[in-house]
Parts: sequence; structure tokens; C-alpha cells
Amino acid sequence: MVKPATKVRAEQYLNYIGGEWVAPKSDRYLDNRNPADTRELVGRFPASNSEDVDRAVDIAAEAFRTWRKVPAPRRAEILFKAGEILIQRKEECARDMTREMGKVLKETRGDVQEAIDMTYFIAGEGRRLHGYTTKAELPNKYAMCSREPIGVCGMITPWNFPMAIPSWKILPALVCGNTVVIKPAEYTPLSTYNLVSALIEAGIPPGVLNIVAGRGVEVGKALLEHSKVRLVSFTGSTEVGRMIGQACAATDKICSLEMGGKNAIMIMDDADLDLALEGVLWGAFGTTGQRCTATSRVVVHKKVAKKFAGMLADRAKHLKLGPGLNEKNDVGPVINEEALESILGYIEIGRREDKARLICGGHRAEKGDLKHGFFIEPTVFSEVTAQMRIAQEEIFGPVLSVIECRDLDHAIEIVNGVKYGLSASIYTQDTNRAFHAMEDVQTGIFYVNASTIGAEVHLPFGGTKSTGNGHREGGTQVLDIFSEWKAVYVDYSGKLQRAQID
Ligand code: UN1
Repeated sequence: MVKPATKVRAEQYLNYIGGEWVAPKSDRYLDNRNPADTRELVGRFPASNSEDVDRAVDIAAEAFRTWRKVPAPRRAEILFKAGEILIQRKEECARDMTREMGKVLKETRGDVQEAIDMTYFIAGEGRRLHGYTTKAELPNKYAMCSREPIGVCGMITPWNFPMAIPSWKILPALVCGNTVVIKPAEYTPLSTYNLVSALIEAGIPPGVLNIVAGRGVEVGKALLEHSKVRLVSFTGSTEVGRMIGQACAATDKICSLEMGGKNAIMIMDDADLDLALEGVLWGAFGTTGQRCTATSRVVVHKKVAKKFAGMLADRAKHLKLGPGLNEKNDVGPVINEEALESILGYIEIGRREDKARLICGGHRAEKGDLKHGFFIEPTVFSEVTAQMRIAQEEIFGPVLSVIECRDLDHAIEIVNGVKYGLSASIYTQDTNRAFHAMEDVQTGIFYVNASTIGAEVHLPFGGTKSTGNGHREGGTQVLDIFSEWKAVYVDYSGKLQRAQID
């Protein structure tokens, strides 16, 4: 018996299209299993195909005609209500997320909180969405510009922040007056269902917000190909993002891409090493290293490098690995078998190809019940050089490289010497060094005396180079993704006036 998705404990979930929970056309479902113990089935989610997407997009296109006319402050009121609902359900949503994604409870609570923060922040924009007026170059002529909604937005979201990241996209899209079809991550759909359910209960009208679950090759591809989808917003790997960018170019879609990172913490010889150690452990092993902002390189001044590497290995060794629902554990599993293999593959590359020195971890953890999940020991390599593969490629797991540097300029050169540019940080007591680094490091996010993770929703989030395609989520900057500018000229002179000529 198929149960509605609003019952979060239900085994089998449906798509939400046009205000109804409906079975996928294929009548096939995908298992969502707990990565800490794959014997546990969290739920079964639709394996939708292009027919489901076509229906959802057609309905969203129809709903756009009325939703765009709803005053933005009214649209925003629904978001405020959704925020209230999520506050009531925060603990339940966090537990669901730990079960399907694996990260420890304090972090899944943070993920839900980030979505709540986003509802309040962006709902406030319902009463702003500022445009501006300016002076025209001719007399008796008025000039102004305003934000206009775009149409149907297709969203493809990742498994590592399965509620926060969908909230970064859905909420601004809605407040701007767009309608949405979202494909949640195949491995963590439940958290996105929980967000969508809160919005439905808060009063989002039928057709405005639709969820179609399934695989990227089916649902994602269909969204990219549908002519009524005007915008695609994607967060995930650089490899997939590039394909999405190309597909969007072929059909003239607006496209925002948020992709990989190879984030670094610089530690200068004057740094408070104990403080830096906390930041490195949190940045590298929080979320089991599966954040696009995760710290995967530590660039340490040669005067303190050996000492710091020793401190790091000592602490990393003692991090407690295990299911995230047990609050005593520090580090949860990685998401799936494929991730496990890929991360272990990088550890092998570090050892053999790169010949870096393994000073902590390096193995799958399989003792007792851990063998039923995808656990990897927090792993640290020292004596890494900047060009090694483990220092260049995104690993997306609990693997950290310690690289020595001569001075600040050398550190900045190393930090910038990768193809990504999402987040970086410096630990120093010297304001001059901190500001130099802030100016010269080519990342979209920069921290002083803090880790590379932990961006807040009211500041722009995104990166330079291959991390993205120039857009920023979060902050009021996200409105530039989900609205288009309209310039309006009102000529009240009563005669023909020619710009650039008269
Ligand atoms: C991500 O890993 O894709 O800044 C998002 C952070 C979080 C968001 C991470 N607020 O680490």
C-alpha cells in the first residue's frame, strides 16, 4: 500500500505534482538505506522518468501564470510559516537526515537550522526585492528597473546538505515568483521531502512546488531537456556540473552551478596552534569531510609544520567513528559504497603514487557493527607537496594533506594553485598577514582564525574558477539567480525623444 509522503515514517514515498502525491509512471522505487548500517531501509522513493517530469513541468508552467501575480510579501508569509513548522520538527528532521545521510546529529540539526535560517532571511526579502530608480538622460523621462520572476526552475540537489541546499534554491525561487520542480538527491531524498512537506503545509498553492524523485540520468536529464524549464540550479560535482552547463546552453536556459572545492587552511608561525587544531579537525572531519567547503589541505609554516602534524595525528586518532544517532560519536560514515571505494582509492594514491607520509588512519573501519556501514578512519598525510594528486583533486572524504610552506606568499601560491576556489582560511595573530591573504587568495569565501566551513545564509556562498559559473547562493545575491532585471523607461514629454541623439 502506497502511503503519502507527509507521513515521514512511511516506507514508500510518492512524487508531489500539481498539489497531489502521485505514484511514478514507472511504478518503480529506489531503496534509501542508512549508510551507517545498510541493513536499515529508511524508505523507498520513486524512480521517476521523463513522463513524470513532463507532467510536473507543464503543471509548474501553468501555475507560474498565477503565482507570479501573488504579491511578494504574501508569497513570503508562506515561507515564514514553513520556518515555524520546521522549528517544531527540527529534531525529527535531524534524525531522519542522520539515518539517510549519516552525519552526526549535531550536524544534521545544523543542516535543518540552516534551512530555517534561510526561510526567515529570504522571507524578509518578500518586502524588499529592491530595484532602483535613476535619472534618465533626457528631460521628462523616468528610468527604473525591477526584478521579475523567470518561470519554471529545475533544481538538482546533492546528498551532503539534503535540506539546507534545497532551501537555498527553493525559497529564493519562490519568493521571486518562480515555480519549481526539484529532483532531490537519490541517496537522501527524505530530508528534501521533509522541507517540501513543510512548505506544502504552510500553504504553497498546488503546482507551484513539485518534487520528482529518481536518478540523475532519468529525472535530471529530462529537466535539462524540457523546453519549459527556464532555469536549472545545480549543486554537485564539477564533472556533472559541466555537462549540465552544456545542456543548458543548448536550450538557452539560465544555469547556476555550485561545484567542487579543494579548500585550504593556512597556519602561520605566529598562529595559536591549539585554536588552529580545532579548526582543522572540524573542517576536515566534520561531515566526514563531505562538504564542498571541507578542509582538505593544511598549509603550514615550516617552523611549526612538524609540531602541528604531530598534534593533528594525535587528536585525529581519537575521533570516535560510528553511527551519527549515537551522540558519543564524532564522525559518521561516508554516503555509499562508491564514495567509500573512491576515497580509499585516493588514500592508495597518496601512499603509492604520491609517496606522501601517512600519519593517521588510512583504512576502512570494519570492527563489529561498523562493517555494515561505510566507515573510513580520519586520515592524515604529511610531507605532501602542492602538485600531488591528493593535494590537487577533490576527495570528498575524511582525508587531509599537510603541506609545508616557507612564508605567507608561498602559502598563498599553494592555496591558489588548484583549479577550485571555494573556501580558504588563515590562522595568524598578525592583522597585516590576514589582510594580505584575504586580498590575494582566490576563493569566494575566506575566514580569519576560523575553519573553512560554516558559511551563514545571509552572505553570498559560492566560489571562483571551476567551483562554479559566477553565481552566488545565499545573501541577497541569490536573488540575481532567480530573477531577471527589467529596465523601464517612462517618457512623459509628449514628443519623440531619441536617446543618444537628441
Ligand atoms: C556544501 O558543502 O555544499 O559553509 C555546503 C558550510 C555550510 C554549507 C556547506 N554552511 O560549510
